[in-house]
Amino acid sequence: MEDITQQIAAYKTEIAAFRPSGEAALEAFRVRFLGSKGILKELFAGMKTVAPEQRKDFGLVLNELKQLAEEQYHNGREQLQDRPGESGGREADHTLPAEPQRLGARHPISLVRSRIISIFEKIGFSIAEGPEIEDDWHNFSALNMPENHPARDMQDTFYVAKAPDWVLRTHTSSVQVRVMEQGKLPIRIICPGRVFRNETISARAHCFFHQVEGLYIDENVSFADLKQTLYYFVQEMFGEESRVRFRPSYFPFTEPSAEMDISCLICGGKGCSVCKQTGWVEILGCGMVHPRLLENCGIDSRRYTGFAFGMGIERITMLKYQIRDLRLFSENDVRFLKQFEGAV
Ligand code: 2NL
Repeated sequence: MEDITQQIAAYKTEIAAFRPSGEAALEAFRVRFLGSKGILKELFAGMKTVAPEQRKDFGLVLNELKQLAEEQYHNGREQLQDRPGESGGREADHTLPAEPQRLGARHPISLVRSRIISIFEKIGFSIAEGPEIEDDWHNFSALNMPENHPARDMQDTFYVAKAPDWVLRTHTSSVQVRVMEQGKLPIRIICPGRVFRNETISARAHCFFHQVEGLYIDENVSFADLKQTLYYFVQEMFGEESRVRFRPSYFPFTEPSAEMDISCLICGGKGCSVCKQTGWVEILGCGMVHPRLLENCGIDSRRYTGFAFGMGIERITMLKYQIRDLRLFSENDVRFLKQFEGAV
């Protein structure tokens, strides 16, 4: 009797100290103490060998032990279920495939900007960047747009109230002015970036958008170079079937100036609602850099000539992916953004 009492005390210590290391350990505990061939079954079976006057007390001790074992088993189960990283309390199965990582999609403006950059990089253009808050000189005056020039009214501008000489840049031409002023020639750059205009927000206009401007200045740069460069860009961007046409236009910073159209991507030139039945859609403005601009930036306009162009990334993106409302680009609606997963 002494032996069995000692043995029960040892079991009690073991049970009280039990903390499962995992699902397998918990199951082993259950089998050892509570299983159909377990220790408690065996102890209860031994009741009949106990002297009748001691049987009641012995029964009480065994019941206490059984209760403790059941409690510890229950606690152990809860402990495993709470443990992070082991779903449902089961031990982690490291052979299962990993939970898929939900990757975001690149924003369509980023996709198209990268595409434009890599197309021009292939023919030797490098990237230049500059400030979004500009002074009057770099945004307007150097570009042949003096105070009271009607072109300043054309692009209604955000002025900084406390410093009226500062504006949110209305184009990235200001970056090109900064590069020209550095005086290292030849220049062959593109300037991607965000620009700001005080427009009423609609499906076709916003108070900020993204632009890529380009500038090439060297000796003997001609309008033929301009046409060939932009034709190459269109072929790469919109495919070999695309055709281009140039229409005369006006910008204060170029002379002569032109707007470039491409054959409509939707109808291939037959006429549809996107091209308003003309077969053509406008994609950018361009021209030969006005000699006065070169002089403004300290470049000898008798020796050097150049061409420049500017396009809105939103416009190119809308044409490429058939997006009809410009506001979608800045609303961050995931139903819109998700559509560009895997887009190139
Ligand atoms: C448009 C038209 C244009 C330029 C931008 C430029 C810049 C310098 C010198 C000369 Cl530094 N020109 N830029 C030239 C023609 C057109 O943009 O509609 N952009 C969205």
